[in-house]
Amino acid sequence: MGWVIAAAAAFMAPNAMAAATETVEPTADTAAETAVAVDTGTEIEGAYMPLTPEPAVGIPDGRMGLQDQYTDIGQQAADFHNNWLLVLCVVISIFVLALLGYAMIRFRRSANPEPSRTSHNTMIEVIWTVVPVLILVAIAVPSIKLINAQYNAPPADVTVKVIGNQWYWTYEYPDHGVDLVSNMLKEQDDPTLAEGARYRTDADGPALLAVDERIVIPAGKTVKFLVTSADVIHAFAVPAFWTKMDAVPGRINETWVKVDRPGVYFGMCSELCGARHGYMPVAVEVVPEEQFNAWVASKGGSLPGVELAAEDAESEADAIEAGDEAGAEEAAEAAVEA
Ligand SMILES: [Cu+2]
Repeated sequence: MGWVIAAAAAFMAPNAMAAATETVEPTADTAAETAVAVDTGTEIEGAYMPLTPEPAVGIPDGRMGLQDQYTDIGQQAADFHNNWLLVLCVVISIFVLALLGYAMIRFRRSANPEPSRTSHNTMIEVIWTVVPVLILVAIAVPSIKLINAQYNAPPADVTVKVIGNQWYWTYEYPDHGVDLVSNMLKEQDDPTLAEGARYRTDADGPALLAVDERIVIPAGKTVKFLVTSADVIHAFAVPAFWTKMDAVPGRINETWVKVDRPGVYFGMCSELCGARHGYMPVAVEVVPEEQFNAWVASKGGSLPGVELAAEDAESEADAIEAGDEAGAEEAAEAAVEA
């Protein structure tokens, strides 16, 4: 658990991180402990503890095809792609290839010295018009369903403003009062690594994807991302969530995720935005709600509605004092809701 203490210390003094990681390297054991803590949903009281990325979860791992999906929309979209679009593509390609082969052999010049003069065949013309229309309808219906689901976001529990910059991301939690600047972590042997600066360890994630500040969001909650840019067009993308949204200066684009499984999920800027476009990764850490609340507190933020609840509790006490039972009940309800 050494590195956990080191990480906790780093939150109090960010500059201490490099020094701490030099002496206490994360080990496989501590990574396993973290993973177990996540799997069993054990609540860690008090301090926020950064999660260690797991192999093949939210990380490109060399497998072919789409990354495993961790949102409902992503699963729906991946199913549509793998089990329907891909199947249609293969069937159509094989059918067209077979037709080509058949025409090449059956109607070759050597076997047909006298060429056919056929110019119309009503039946075949009807077929080659109607069949493609049916194929397009078979694609359009599930496709429109998917788009509809993507753009009908449930009410947001947490809102994060994502701002692209050349070449890093800034994240703002307007309801929590948390602002972050997120840069890619450099390798330890990188000659451009500043003296004493924090460098990447395996607990942060893979090279070129690990960042110093992750977007931390609560598991099982709807998180709305408001995506914009401070300079040129970037794109905020997290493949395991089926999320990709352009970050356009002067515009705010909206997307959302709801991830039930705690973990660390990596993405990257996906719009060519200049010289260091390849060095502005995204890391999203999904944690149980108590851990999210602890993280907000560790960043100097506060939970929306906390002050409100306190006010409601006060008015409840006032109402009881005044012997107003109905008012007390009302205030109590409001406090519970808040
Ligand atoms: Cu970019």
